[in-house]
Amino acid sequence: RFHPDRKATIITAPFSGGQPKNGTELGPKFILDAGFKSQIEELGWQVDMKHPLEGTNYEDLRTDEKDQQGLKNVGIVSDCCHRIYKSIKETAASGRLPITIGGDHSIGTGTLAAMLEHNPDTCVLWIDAHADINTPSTTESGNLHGCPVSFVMGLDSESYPKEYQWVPKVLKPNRIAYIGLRDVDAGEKEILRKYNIPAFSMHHIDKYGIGKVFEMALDKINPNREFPVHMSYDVDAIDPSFVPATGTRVEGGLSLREGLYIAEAIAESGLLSSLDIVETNPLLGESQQNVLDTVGAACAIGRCAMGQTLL
Ligand code: HAR
Ligand code: MN
Ligand code: MN
Ligand code: MN
Repeated sequence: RFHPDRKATIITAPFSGGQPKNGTELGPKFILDAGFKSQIEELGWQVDMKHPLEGTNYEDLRTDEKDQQGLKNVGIVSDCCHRIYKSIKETAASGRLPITIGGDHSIGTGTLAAMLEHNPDTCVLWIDAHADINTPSTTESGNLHGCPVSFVMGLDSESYPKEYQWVPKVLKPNRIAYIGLRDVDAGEKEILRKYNIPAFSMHHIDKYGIGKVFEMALDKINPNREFPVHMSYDVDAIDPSFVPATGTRVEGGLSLREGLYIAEAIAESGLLSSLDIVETNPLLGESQQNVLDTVGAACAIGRCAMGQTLL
C-alpha cells in the first residue's frame, strides 16, 4: 500500500488554454470553495496546497488561432505543463500524494511526465469519454487537451513544436489503460489499435459491468498489482446528466455510481500514487444546480479515491 502515512498535496491548475471555452480555469476555486481540502482531511489525510500557476496570466493570452501546424496556444500550454510538472515532481519526491485539480486536461502532460519520471514503473488509468491521444499530426481541433497522452508517449515526435521539447517521453503504451471512452477520433482509434493500448469503452462497461472492467484494466497494465497508479480523471467520463458543467459533454456516459466506483476501487487497491481531477467548467452549467452537481461530483471523485468508502 502506497502512502500509508496519508500525506497529500492539492496542486491547483486553474487553466483553460488547452481548449476554447472560458471557465475551466475556475474549476479549482469552485472545488476548493466547496470544502474539498477539509473533506480530504476528514478522511485522515494531512493536506497542504501548492499553486504553481500563481502569477501567470494565461487567460489573457489564450486565442482561437491555430499556428502553422494547426495547434492552438502551444506556448501557454507548454509553460503551464512545465510548472505543473515541476510542482508534482517536488511533491512526489517529498513523499506526498499529489492531487492536481484542473483546469483542462492538457495539464495531463505535466502530471504524467512528473509521475513517470518520479517512478518509471508508474501505470496510468485514464478515465474519460475521450482518449486525449491525438498527436500534432492527427488533431483536427488543434485543442491541446485532446493531445496530452501522445506527447509523454513520444508518438509522432518529429511533429512536436519546440515548446514541447522539455517533455520526457516516458510513457509506454502498455502502461496506460482507458475507461469510459465513447468519443474517440479516427486517428486516435488507429493509434490505440497500432500500439495495442488497453481501452474500455462504455460498450465494455455495459457488457461486463464496471467492477469487472476495472479489474480487466488493471490486469492489462498492472497484473501483479505491484506498481503505483496515476489516475487521471476527466469528469466528462460521467454522464452529462450528472456532470453537466464540463466543456465536451458526450451522452451515454458512466452513471454517477459507476464513476465513483472507479475511484473507490483504486482506493481499495492501495495503489494510488497521484490523482488528477480535470475539466470542471463552472461557467457551463445551465443552472446553479448544474454547477453544484458537477462540483459535487468532482469532490466526490476525490474523496472516494482517497478512501472515503473504505470501511
Ligand atoms: N478528440 C477531440 C479533440 O482532439 C476532443 C477531445 C478533447 N475533449 C476533452 N478531453 N474533454 O478529454 O479535439
Ligand atoms: Mn492539423
Ligand atoms: Mn480528457
Ligand atoms: Mn474528456
